[in-house]
This record gives sequence, structure tokens and C-alpha cells, in this order.
Amino acid sequence: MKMIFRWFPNGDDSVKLHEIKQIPGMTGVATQLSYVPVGDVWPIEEIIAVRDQVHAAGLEMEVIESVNIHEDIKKGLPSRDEYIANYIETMKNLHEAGVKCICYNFMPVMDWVRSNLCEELPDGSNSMSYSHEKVLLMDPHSMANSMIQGSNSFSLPGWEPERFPAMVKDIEFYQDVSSETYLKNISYFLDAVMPYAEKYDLDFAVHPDDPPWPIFGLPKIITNADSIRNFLALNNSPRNGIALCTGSLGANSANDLPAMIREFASAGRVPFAHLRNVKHTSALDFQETAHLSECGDLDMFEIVKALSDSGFDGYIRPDHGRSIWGENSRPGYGLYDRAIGSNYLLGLWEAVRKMSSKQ
Ligand code: DNO
Repeated sequence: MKMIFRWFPNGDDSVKLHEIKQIPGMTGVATQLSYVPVGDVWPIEEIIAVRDQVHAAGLEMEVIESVNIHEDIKKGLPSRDEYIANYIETMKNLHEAGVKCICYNFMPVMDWVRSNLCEELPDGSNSMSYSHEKVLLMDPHSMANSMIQGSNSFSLPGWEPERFPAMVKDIEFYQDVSSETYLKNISYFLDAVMPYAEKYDLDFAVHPDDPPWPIFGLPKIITNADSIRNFLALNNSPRNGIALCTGSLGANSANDLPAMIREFASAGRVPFAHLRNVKHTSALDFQETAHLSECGDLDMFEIVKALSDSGFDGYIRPDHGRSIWGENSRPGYGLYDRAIGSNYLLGLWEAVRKMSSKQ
């Protein structure tokens, strides 16, 4: 298992590489060229320039989060072949730079959504929260505006500005797309890229839908154990895996995360885990919390134990932290709370490993 930290290059992060290096147990970063428009090839020299910067700080760059999928691929348009060819070219370039794992998502139009990026917790810290009622009252424009306004002027993963002008039309487009058709479009993509994932030694980790239920009438495909089974069955390459995000899947209290981990990680289909905690405020509402089990509704001990028992040897990153101690950062991605969270998770990992080797 390798503990890594999400970091954005080119000055688009309040957290510095040397600070990440000083977190005990941290081996590398999950990063991306966030400024390359979705669908374009990532230039090899730019990938290498970022990698060299990461290496110079004594860290690894084995995980990319994310290489986003162009909407034409998701929609199944004829132009998808050109974007898939670009995607494969990017995979080749990433492989040449030593990347081992690509995290991506198949969420249509928009990536993750929150109704508030800065909700106060009882201890005076802030974190992101989701109120389904508030989201239902928003249209795509007000949603995009509220995400951008809450972003503290950092780019928000999945909310690339070039997506905004087409958002309303894209949402309309998907109203007539059934889940079956959407899965076929995904299958087409997987069938095209998986042979190259094998050739280039790249594990693919698809991120679950966040939140894991429908909004704006968009098809949602990775929300629970059944849907993950369906997704993995679309392409049986061992490279076709999931990014087990406990906060996304855990927003639905019906999801039994340790059981899902035991099933999918034991099958070798979990190359990457995002570990964070959430507190359910109602069936469709939640608040992100500190990582500690007692702060939210997820049992982080059981989650880490399930990973260890399943022989997980992939990457873990502490996902979304709170904003604490007056830090001004990208929402969810400050230094302090994720550093604390990572060391709590590493402590759980050490304890679980030592206990299991004594049995
Ligand atoms: C949000 C992240 C997501 C994730 C993408 C992966 O904070 O977990 O934006 O990076 O869905 O493609």
C-alpha cells in the first residue's frame, strides 16, 4: 500500500510539494495537468516537467487523477473515436513518464456536486456538505456559479470552465439516454482503451458517482455494489478497476463499504482508494467530516481492515479534509486536515497489519 496526496501543479494549489513530503509516510502525489482542455493529448514534455518537479521533492508520481473523458465519448457521438485516440496517446505519454494508475470518471456533464463548499461544523471548522433539497432548487447555471464562487479561486476538479457553456444542452441531451445506452458508450470506451492499459502497464480506477443518486435526470452508473459488478463486467481486463471512494459510496447509508471492499479488492479490481468520512444528516443529505470514525458515520477501522484483509496493495489517499486553523485552500484539499487524516489512516493500517500477522 502506498499513501499519496492529491496535488495540483503550476501554482494551482495552496499546498507545496515540500510540505507533502514532510507528512510522515507520504510516498507520492496524485496529480493532473488540469489546464489541458478535456479531450486534448497531454504533451509528454509537460508531463515530464511535472514529474521531475515531484521527483525533486522526493515524491513519486505514479497516479494521475484525473484524465477526464470528453463528453462526446460519454454521449457516444461519431467524433468519439478521435477523442479516444487522443486518450490512448495520453496513456502512452503517461506510461513513458512512469505513471502506473489513472483515475477517471464516467459522470455525465458534471463531476461531484455539493450544495455548500464551506459549511461550518460545531467545532468552528468548515467542510463541504450536500443538501438534496437545495440542489433540486438550483439549475445547472446556479450550480456552476455556486461551485465556482466557493472555490477560493482554485480550479475545481471536474468543474472545468470549458464545460459550462454546453452544460444545459448536455443535460437535455442525456434526458433521452437510457442507462443501457450509457453503459454501451462506456463499454465502447473500455474496449478501446483496455488493450492499451495492458500494453502500457496502467491500472484504471473509475470514480463512483458523487453523490451516488440521480440529479438533473442524468444517468448514474456507479452507485452501489450491483452497479460496480455491472461496470466491471463490461470489460474483464484486470486493469479495469474502481477508485473505491468511501465518501462517495458512503453517502448512501445502504452501502456496506467493508463488504464492497472485500468483494472487489479481493478480486484485484481496486487499484486506488479514496478514504474519507461523512455524516448522514438525512437519507439524501450529508456533511463531510474529519476522517476519524467517531466524527462521521463510516467505520474507518473496518474499512482499512477490509482493505488489508483483501490483500490490497494499491494507492490510498486521504480524501477531502475540513478547512481548519484558518487555512485558505481549494475546498476539501487543504494541507492540515488531510495530513492529520493520512496519519490516522496509516495508524489504522499499521495496527491492522500487525494484528493480522499475529493471528
Ligand atoms: C472530488 C474528486 C473527484 C475525482 C474524479 C475522478 O473531489 O474525488 O473530482 O477526482 O471524479 O475522475
